Amino acid sequence: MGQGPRGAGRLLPLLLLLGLARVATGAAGADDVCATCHEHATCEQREGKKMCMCKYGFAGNGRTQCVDKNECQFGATVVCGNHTSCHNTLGGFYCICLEGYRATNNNKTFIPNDGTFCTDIDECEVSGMCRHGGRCVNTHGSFECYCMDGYLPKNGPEPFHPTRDATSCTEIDCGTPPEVPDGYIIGNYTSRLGSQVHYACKEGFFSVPEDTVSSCTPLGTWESPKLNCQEINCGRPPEVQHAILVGNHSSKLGSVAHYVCQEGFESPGGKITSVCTEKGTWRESTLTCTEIITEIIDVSVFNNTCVRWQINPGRINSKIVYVIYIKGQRLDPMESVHEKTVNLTTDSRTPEVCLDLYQATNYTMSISTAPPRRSVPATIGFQTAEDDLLEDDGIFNISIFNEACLKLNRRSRKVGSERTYQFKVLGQRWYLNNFYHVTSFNFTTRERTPVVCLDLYPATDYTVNITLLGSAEQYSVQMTITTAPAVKQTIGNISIVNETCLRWRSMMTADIEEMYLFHIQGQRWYQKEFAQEMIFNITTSSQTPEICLDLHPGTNYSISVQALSSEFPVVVSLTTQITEPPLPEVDFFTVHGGPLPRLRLRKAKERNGPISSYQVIVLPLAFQSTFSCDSEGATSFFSNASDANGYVAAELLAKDVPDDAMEIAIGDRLYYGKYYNAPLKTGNDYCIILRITSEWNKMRRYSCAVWAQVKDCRWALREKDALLLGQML
Ligand SMILES: *[C@@H]1O[C@H](CO)[C@@H](O)[C@H](O)[C@H]1NC(C)=O
Ligand SMILES: *[C@@H]1O[C@H](CO)[C@@H](O)[C@H](O)[C@H]1NC(C)=O
Ligand SMILES: *[C@@H]1O[C@H](CO)[C@@H](O)[C@H](O)[C@H]1NC(C)=O
Ligand SMILES: *[C@@H]1O[C@H](CO)[C@@H](O)[C@H](O)[C@H]1NC(C)=O
Ligand SMILES: *[C@@H]1O[C@H](CO)[C@@H](O)[C@H](O)[C@H]1NC(C)=O
Ligand SMILES: *[C@@H]1O[C@H](CO)[C@@H](O)[C@H](O)[C@H]1NC(C)=O
Ligand SMILES: *[C@@H]1O[C@H](CO)[C@@H](O)[C@H](O)[C@H]1NC(C)=O
Ligand SMILES: *[C@H]1O[C@@H](CO)[C@H](O)[C@@H](O)[C@@H]1NC(C)=O
Repeated sequence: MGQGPRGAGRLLPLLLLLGLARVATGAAGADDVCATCHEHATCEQREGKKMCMCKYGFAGNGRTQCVDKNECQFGATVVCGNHTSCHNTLGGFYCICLEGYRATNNNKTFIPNDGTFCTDIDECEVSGMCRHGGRCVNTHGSFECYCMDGYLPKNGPEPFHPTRDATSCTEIDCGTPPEVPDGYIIGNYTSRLGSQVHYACKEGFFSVPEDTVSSCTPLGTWESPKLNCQEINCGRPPEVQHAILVGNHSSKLGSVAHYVCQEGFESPGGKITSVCTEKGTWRESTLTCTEIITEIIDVSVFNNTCVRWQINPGRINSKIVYVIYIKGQRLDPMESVHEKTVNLTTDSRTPEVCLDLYQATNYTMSISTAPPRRSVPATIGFQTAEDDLLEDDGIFNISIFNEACLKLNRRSRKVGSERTYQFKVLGQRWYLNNFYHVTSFNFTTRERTPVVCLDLYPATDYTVNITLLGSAEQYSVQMTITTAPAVKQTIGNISIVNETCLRWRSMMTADIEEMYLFHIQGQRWYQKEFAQEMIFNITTSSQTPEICLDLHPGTNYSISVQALSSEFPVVVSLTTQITEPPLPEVDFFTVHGGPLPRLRLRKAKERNGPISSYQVIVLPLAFQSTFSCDSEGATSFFSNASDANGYVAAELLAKDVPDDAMEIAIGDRLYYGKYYNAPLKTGNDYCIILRITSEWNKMRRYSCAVWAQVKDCRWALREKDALLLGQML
């Protein structure tokens, strides 16, 4: 393509020469020019001359050279347009659309100069491309499928290609709509996209929002219904002013709450009710309670001191409380005002009441109803008659209050007459033989209900005789009063004297007899099994009683003392001092030149205090009569100096002495405690004493016993015995 004929290279110099020659000759014959045109040239007339011109698609001088132009060299897009391939031909070219595109002239090939270009082939134009329910979407050069409205992809994702992918489109079916608890579906529906169901609540249930719709969505599911059915519960019925809720009601639909008007109010419109509605609220009554204003009418006095009246309106059937206020002015026997308020409760429509009024007195009376009832009060004035027939009969009765106060109640209408009461009081205590509380006094008063408070002793049985003096017939009343034990303490300043005696002050006035109860408990800190208990009482009328108790030595005591007229005991503790321990139990020996037996040491009883130690004291026999058991000087150690005056040969602490006795050999050359048990010297006379020491609280008490008298001592302890004894200790 585009090449000259074969062998042209060889001919070229000649042809050039010929050409030059022709040009030089100028207008040689036209036919000649045309005859020289290249095979890919045409002979054309230009400005009156014939010229060889290369054909379209060729380039050259038209005679010797017309070489094919490669139009595609600038690229398919430039030459043919977008989405094309360019194909060169001899003297021309053609364009082909790439796959997925077509030429706008609908031919397979085209030349762009007629306006043809490649346009996207719309595969989607072919119906059914995406199969049933699919929707085809073109881009560029291909297509993809989506599911149409009302369809959903199945077996794969969207978008999809119908031949490559397994995805297919199925019609949306939302199935059975969801159920609403306590609700139901109204009317018909389908399970297709956009279908709607209408829900409503069962009877007795309600929902906010009331009626809701749920649609079948493009997701193939039903919208969740917004209906929320709740059982209708109206809660507490509303308050109705001036009314009280009565009877039973529930908070369910249709329940009826009943009300009645408060006292002093009425409902002229009828019964008041409230109904629980399907909205879950109470429908309030339109009726109300209005206040009744009671009118007190036709007030009249009868029988001198009684009054009656009527009320309007008369249709009241509940009880009414009336407040009757009276005020009277008396002139005789002395100027005084009689004022009082009486309450009367009655359901009578014509109430009447008799009042305790003075004679010959000007009274004003006002009657009204007690709140909450309101009334128009009625007032009436009247005068009571003078009535001499009502003579003072002298009779009275007594009521007791605050244990020792008496209220006398004279049953007399006459006020102001002076009367004298004689009081005789006798108090006794069952537990005391010589206790008498006697008082007597006269009490004069004008009062009809005088009050007398007596000064009585606690825990005492009293007889009180009250006589009204100066009355026509003597009238007297006898009564008994038992007073409670005093809540305050009557034992004061209790103290311990002479170790085992108690002294205190009785806080009761006067020399009255009193019984004291003792409860004594004794314990020993050194002797667990010891326990002493004493309960007894003493009677005395002394203001400063003293009592000496029979107590054991070396003992801790807790003593409770209680006066029977008081509720509370006094508790004191005391500790008795120790006394001498019991005498040592020894068998007495007298030795004349022979061997000395072993000293048998028995444990002493802790009768009078804790035992602390046992000592063996060796004395020159001559000192026996002057030896004092309490002498502290006797506790000297053995030495050749003390030998003359005596010494302690052994000391054993009480805790080291076994319960079943032990034995000591005198002169065994051992140490007992800090003391040396020296051998007795031959030729001397000795006295050997066993001493028991009891010690506690800086107090030391001793008891001694002579165990042996040794005359002309020749005996010496054998070594073997000494060793044995040493092991025992
Ligand atoms: C060819 O494609 C290019 C880039 O995609 C675009 O800018 C141009 O407009 C297109 N030409 C025609 C004629 O469509
Ligand atoms: C004592 O008298 C008053 C007034 O008369 C009376 O109310 C009361 O009941 C009487 N009490 C006794 C115990 O009689
Ligand atoms: C009270 O009266 C009775 C009988 O009249 C009499 O036995 C008694 O001793 C009197 N008591 C006093 C405290 O006077
Ligand atoms: C009380 O009055 C009577 C009668 O007048 C009299 O006998 C009596 O001694 C008086 N008693 C006292 C305690 O004053
Ligand atoms: C206490 O002892 C002293 C002196 O021994 C004696 O005078 C007094 O009476 C004793 N007191 C009591 C309450 O025993
Ligand atoms: C007894 O009294 C003494 C001295 O007050 C005290 O040390 C001891 O602990 C008391 N013992 C008991 C058992 O109360
Ligand atoms: C006491 O004994 C020692 C030797 O054991 C002796 O030296 C001294 O003189 C004696 N003293 C008396 C007062 O006998
Ligand atoms: C296709 O194109 C039409 C016009 O667009 C021409 O008329 C046809 O001749 C041409 N056919 C071929 C085969 O090129």
